[in-house]
Amino acid sequence: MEQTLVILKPSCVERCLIGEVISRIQRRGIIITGMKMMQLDEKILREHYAHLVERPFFPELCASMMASPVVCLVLKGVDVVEVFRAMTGATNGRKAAPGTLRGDFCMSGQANIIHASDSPENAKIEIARFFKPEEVFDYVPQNLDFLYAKDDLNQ
Ligand code: IDP
Ligand code: MG
Repeated sequence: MEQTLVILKPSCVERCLIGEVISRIQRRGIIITGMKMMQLDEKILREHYAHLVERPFFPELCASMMASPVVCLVLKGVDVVEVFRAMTGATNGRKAAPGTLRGDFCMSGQANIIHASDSPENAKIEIARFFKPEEVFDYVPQNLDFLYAKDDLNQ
């Protein structure tokens, strides 16, 4: 089953939205296989946001991601990268659709509460960046037969 890397940003932690986000993840039936609090530094952010390093807003983005600890999650599910990106919503919170996490909980283009991997390939790279192998618990939940039908799992 696919996995994805999620970061609850300082704008989520400081606004006391950790529980809201995790609650929605669990209500959807997405399995949490890794979870930890971390203080990010510039080194890891330059890797993680390598596609944005040259952009004028990068220093501010970096500072905003180091403004408090973050919560890193590994999520598991069928097509979970696509499913969770859809739950996250558009990058700019003001343009994110109501019902999405960003569309319901933020008003900012930068302080947009969540990072979510954008492809299965990047998810693998990002999980290895933020988690040691022994920190990811790839267990099979007891309720799997109620989360999915057989044909969901046999694709
Ligand atoms: P994503 O988080 O929706 O995948 P990316 O384009 O990968 O969006 O950008 C990473 C993060 O950089 C965004 O979540 C946001 O915090 C920040 N960011 C992106 N574009 C801008 C911008 O134009 N101004 C300020 N911050 C931005
Ligand atoms: Mg991105």
